[in-house]
Formats: sequence, structure tokens, C-alpha cells
Amino acid sequence: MARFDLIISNGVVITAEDLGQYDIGIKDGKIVKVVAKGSLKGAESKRVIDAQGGYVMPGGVDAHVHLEEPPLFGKGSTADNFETGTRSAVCGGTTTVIAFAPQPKTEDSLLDVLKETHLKAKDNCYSDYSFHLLVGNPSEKALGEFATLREEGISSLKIYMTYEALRLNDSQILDVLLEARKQGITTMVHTENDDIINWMTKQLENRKLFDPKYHATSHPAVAEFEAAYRAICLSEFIDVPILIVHVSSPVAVKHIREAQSRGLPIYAETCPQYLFLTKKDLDKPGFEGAKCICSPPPRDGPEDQEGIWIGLIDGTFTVISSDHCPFRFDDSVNGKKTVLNEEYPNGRFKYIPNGCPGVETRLSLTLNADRLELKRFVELTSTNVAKLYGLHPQKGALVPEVSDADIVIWYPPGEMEEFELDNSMLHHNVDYSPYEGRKFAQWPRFTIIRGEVVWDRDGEGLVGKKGFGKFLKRASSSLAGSRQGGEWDINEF
Ligand code: DUC
Ligand code: ZN
Ligand code: ZN
Repeated sequence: MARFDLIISNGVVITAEDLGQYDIGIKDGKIVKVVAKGSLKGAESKRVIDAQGGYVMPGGVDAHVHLEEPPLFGKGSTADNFETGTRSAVCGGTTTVIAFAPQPKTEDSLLDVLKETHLKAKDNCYSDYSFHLLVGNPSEKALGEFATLREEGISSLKIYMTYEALRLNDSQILDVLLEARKQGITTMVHTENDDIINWMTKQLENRKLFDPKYHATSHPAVAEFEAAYRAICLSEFIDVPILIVHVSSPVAVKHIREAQSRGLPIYAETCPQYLFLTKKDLDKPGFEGAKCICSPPPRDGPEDQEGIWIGLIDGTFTVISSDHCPFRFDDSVNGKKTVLNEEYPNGRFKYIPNGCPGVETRLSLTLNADRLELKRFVELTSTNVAKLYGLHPQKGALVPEVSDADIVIWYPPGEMEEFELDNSMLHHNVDYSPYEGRKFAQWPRFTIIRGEVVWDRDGEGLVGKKGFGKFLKRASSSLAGSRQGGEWDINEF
């Protein structure tokens, strides 16, 4: 029997901790050797990939992906299911996704929702996967199910401070945080002030301002940073970790950094749309701007983008996710165009489904920007994600005998023929990308999951198989948790 199933030689291996010239040996889906370049020369292996000096990293982990969801964020349903969404992920270098299992307000159980979401994903995924419960109704029953969720390998959930279909008030948020603390669950919070958004929407509509660009006006930065600050206060009150998702406002970044500097377990996520788009992208002729409508919206200009980059560089942000929430553009049944009619030829911004596709472009966009040190890039897009969501070191690392052999191999720097992105190059079930026309000088050359090549850009392209992806039972976060530990004690107040 061959000593290895796969050897990756001649790569510049980058993890969150180290960068060096190593060869990697893989056997039975696991990393078994990471040794000095050339050490595995001549070793018996079923296959050898010569990385030719290209970067070799742990596969991307994208923990913010909306797949096969009903209408929750305006009219329309998400275009990708577990098959097409994870197909797109692997072609962009992402080897694990965590998608949402959404509990509608009308449902009081979370376990039923989990069961349904398992059925949607089972035998359909190209990448490994897990779920966050999206809690729309923290009923007594739902709160009582958190302990079982942990037994089922679910260690995170998401709650919303806006959206009619999902919004929780502060007292419901406290209920969730207290139970999450007891069970070692990480809560992701969508922080936007619903009343400010609704008030601004009314102001705009009273003035007959309906075009897509007014979506950004109706979701001002203050709505985000007020809610982010409030979420931090609620988290501090219960003394429980939270992750503030898709941060777009530099003022919110300041609140987060201040909380972190007081030792609070406040984690933060941002997404490529806040690094590469601005509100100008919503101000395109006709309905075109609807393609870039998401919440929070891309902010005013380069100074806002710079504020997010600084937070990535200085350590304030924990993770970069895609918030892949795909709606087809030219689709009047489930997509962005559901809002067009004779009376409103450019629709009404308040009904346009919120979300952009991006699971396949997350890694390449961020790497091509060349703003992050390479180890920090791996930390933000893979290692920290795995730590935060209880998957490390199985995922997000290259530890011999421990880590799954999930790897992305890039082109040797300067060797890939630069190209302009066209939607036809992508593998989602969406008819556009917000990033079409952008130039890329890097793209994943190979994606490998548990030792199997699933993406070979210069060969047959997608070579992975639907159903290869496995459900991952997760542990609690391995990042710092509450400061006190033990029971939350009301006598301390
Ligand atoms: N934001 C979006 O743009 N879409 C999905 C949900 C969200 O929070
Ligand atoms: Zn959100
Ligand atoms: Zn989202």
C-alpha cells in the first residue's frame, strides 16, 4: 500500500502561525506530514501535486451562508440550495460552510427546524457543512432545546435586531443570551436598529423616493452602530460571548474595539461587500442597483472601506465571511425583480430581497486586494472561523494526524493569467455577481477536501461530487468565553 494518498510538494505553506517551504503528506483524508521542502521526494504516493511555489493553505471556512431559505429578507427566496451553494464554495477554495437553519416566528421548536435542514443538506453537499440555528421565536420550548442542540453538535445561533420576520426585542435577546451562556453557545447578532430603518423608510416613501439606491439611505450607519453598541451592552450584562456579524460601519468597529480592550468576549465579522462595494453601486441606471442591495448596505465611500480594512489589520475583526445570500436578478418569481410592476417600474426598495452572492469570490477578492499579511488572511478566512465555531483543529489548520486534509492551492505569485470576472465563470445558481468586470491575478488552482481533489482549475474544473460533503458535529468555541464562568447570578446586581 502506498505510504501516502497524496503529496503536495514545492509549496509555500501558510497557516495562521507559520509560513514556510514545506511538503505535505496526506493519508486517509488526514494531514500526516508537514516537512521541509524536498523531504518527501521519491516517497510512495498515489498522486503528487507540484504546487510550483504557489501558496498552500488550509481550505476556507465560510460560516455565513444562506442556502435554501424561504422569504425572510424582503420578497423572494434564496437561489442556491445546498447543492449549488456548496458547489460554488469549493470552486472558490472554501472547504467547509456553515449555513442557517431558519426558525420562522410561527414555529416554536428549533429541533424540528434542525431536522428539516438536515434533510435539505443530506447527500447534496460538495463541501463539509454545519448549521447555525436562526432563532426567530425564542419560545420556552425553543430555549429548552438549546441543550439538545449542543448534543446534536450545534454550538452557534443567529438572532436579528431587524427584519419583520425575525426581529427580537431586547428582552427576547436577553433570554437567548442567558440560555446560550448556560449551554456554551455562541450567538451571532445582526445589529441594526429596526425602528430607525422603518422611520427612514417612511420618510423616503413620503417623498416618493423608491429607487434601489434609497435602500442605503434607509439603513444609515447610526442604525448599525447604535444596535452594535446595544448588543455589546446586553452581552456584557449577561457576560456571554457574541459575534457581531457583517460589520460595515467604522463607528461600529470603534465600539467593538473599545469593548475588546475592556476584555469583553466580543467577536466581529465583516464581508467583502464592505471592502469592495460602496453605496454608489446601488445608484446605477434603472433597477441595476438592486444587485448590490444587502443589509447592512455598502457604506458611503473609500473612507468607510478603509475603516474596515484597518479593523482587519489591527485584530479587531475575528473573521471574514461572505454572507452569501443569493437572489437571481432577472427573476420576477423569486428574485430581485419580484418587486417590479407598472406602478413602480424600478420597484420599491423596501421590498427588494436583501442579499448578494459571494461564497465563491470571498477568498480571491480578499487575497487579490493584497492588504493583509498572508498568515492573517488564513486566520480571518479559515483558522479563526474554525476556532469560533468549534471546528478547530480538525478544520482551519494543517496539524499532522489531527487536521482533515482540507487545502487550497493558489497559483505561484505572478504566474496566473489575469482575467476579468464574468458570471459564467462562477458555479452558483445566480445570474450575476456584484464583482463582474473586476480583475483577478489569483484564484484557487486546486481545492482539496479530506485528501480528495474537488476543484482543478486547469484540468476538468469541478471534479468533486455532490454528496461527498459531510455534516460536522461541532464543539463549543475555543476562543475566550465569559469572564466569570459559572452561573449567571442575579444577586450580583
Ligand atoms: N443581510 C442580507 O443582506 N441578507 C441576508 C440577511 C442579512 O442579514
Ligand atoms: Zn444578518
Ligand atoms: Zn446573513
